[in-house]
Amino acid sequence: MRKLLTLCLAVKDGKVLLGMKKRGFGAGRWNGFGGKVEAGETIEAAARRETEEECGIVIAEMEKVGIHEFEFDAERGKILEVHVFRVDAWDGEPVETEEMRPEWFSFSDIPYGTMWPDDIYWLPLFLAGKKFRTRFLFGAEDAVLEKVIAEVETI
Ligand code: 95F
Repeated sequence: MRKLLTLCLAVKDGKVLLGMKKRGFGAGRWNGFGGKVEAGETIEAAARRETEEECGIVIAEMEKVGIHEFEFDAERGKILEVHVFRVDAWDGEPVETEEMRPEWFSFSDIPYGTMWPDDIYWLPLFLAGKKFRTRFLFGAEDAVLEKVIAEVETI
């Protein structure tokens, strides 16, 4: 079984926009904006919808830069396929919502210690403008048990 999700990271002037997840899956961690793709919805539409819901910005330009396949040891066979977008233009200013507290981070000051443990392996590629495909297997306490990280030309 495969679940489709999105993850959007806006970039501007050497900074990346992250949000502190306030509740639900991933609460207490900084991450991009995103979530589940709904039935009948395109991946891009889901990325736009979730980003607006979670931090108020309306995406004007985005590019798909990566795909992750995440699996948790406790739920073998369920693959979370996360489509990652770099957001280059948007309307509005990021605002705090019930879901997320947005903040800009310099590329040189990313809070990896308070993020999903996969991020340290692929976010540097993202920040360097690379495209990537990854697979991660997580164990107890979300420890990374296995990882495959490939830089690709086309996603
Ligand atoms: C990162 C994740 C996950 C992991 C949580 C759910 O919405 C999409 C983003 N997301 N993001 N960086 N790592 C392990 C959990 C699937």
